[in-house]
Amino acid sequence: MNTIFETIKSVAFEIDNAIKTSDLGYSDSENSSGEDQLKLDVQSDIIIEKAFASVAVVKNLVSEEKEGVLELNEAGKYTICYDPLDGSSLVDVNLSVGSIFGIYEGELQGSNLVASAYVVYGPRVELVIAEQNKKPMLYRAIGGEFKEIGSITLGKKGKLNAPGGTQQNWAPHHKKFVDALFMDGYRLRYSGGMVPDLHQILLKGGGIFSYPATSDKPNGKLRQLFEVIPFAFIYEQAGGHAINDEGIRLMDLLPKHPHDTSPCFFGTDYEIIALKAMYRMKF
Ligand code: AFP
Repeated sequence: MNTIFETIKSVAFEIDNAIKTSDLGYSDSENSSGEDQLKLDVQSDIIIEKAFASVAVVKNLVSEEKEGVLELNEAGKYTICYDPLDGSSLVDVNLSVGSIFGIYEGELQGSNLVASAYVVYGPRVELVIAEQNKKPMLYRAIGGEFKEIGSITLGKKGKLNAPGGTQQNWAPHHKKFVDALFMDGYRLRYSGGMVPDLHQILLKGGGIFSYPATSDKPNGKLRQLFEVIPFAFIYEQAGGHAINDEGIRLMDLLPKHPHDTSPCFFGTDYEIIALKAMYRMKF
C-alpha cells in the first residue's frame, strides 16, 4: 500500500506542475460521461496511468476520463479508481481543483474500498490519505516533498453549508433543508469543486456538502467509484457521515457500471440528523 501512496505523492507534483504550466484548452475528445475533455484532464490521466504502470500491486485502473477497466498487472491485488483532475473547468478561473483516488480490493463496491486519498491543488498543495482503522492524515507539500501535518477529526456540528446542483432543479424538501440550515446560521461555502469544498468542511471541523437527486440528474452528478465512495470513507474515518438520499451509507453502494453516480451527503452529526428528518429517512 505504501508504494501506492508514494506514487500518489509523485503524481501530485507532476499534475501540479501541469496545472501551472500547460495549455488550458479543450482536447478533441469527450469522457465517458459525454463531457468535453480539457487537455489538462487528458494529461493528468496519462501522468497517473504511466506512474501506476510499474507498480506491481496494482491490478487495474479505472479512470473517470476513460471507458471501462484498464488491466495493468495480472498478479496485482488492488484496483485504483481515480478522477485525475476533478473540477478541471475551474482551472481557467484559478480556483482550487483536486485528484481523487479510491483503492479497492476485489469487486468494485463500497465495502471493498480499503484506502483512499485526495490531493488539493490550491495556493498550497495538500494531500489527505485515509486507511482502515485510522484517522485520515493531512500532508502538505513543502520544499518538494509531502510533510505530515496531523490527523483529521470532525466535530459534531459545523457552520458550513455546501449545496450542489442547480436550485431550480432541486426537490422542494431539499430546498427546505438547505434554507433551514441558512436560517440556523450556516454560511454558504461552495466553489463548484468537490475536493476543495469537502476539504474545507473536513479541516474546519464540520458542516454539510450535498449533491442531491435533481430533476435533470435523478441519480445525482457525482460518480460513485471515483468521487463518492472515496470521500465517504474519508468522512467516516474522520468521525462524520456519508449517506445517499435514502439514508443508505455510501460505503454500502454497489455500482453496476464504473461511471454510475449517486446523490450524496457528507457531514457531521447535527446536519445529517437534520437531513434525515427533512427527507423522512429512517434513523
Ligand atoms: P467538473 O469535473 O465537470 O468540473 O465538475 C466538478 C464536479 O464534478 C464536482 O467537483 C463539483 O462538486 C460538482 O461538479 C459541481 O457541480 P454543480 O456545478 O452542478 O454544482
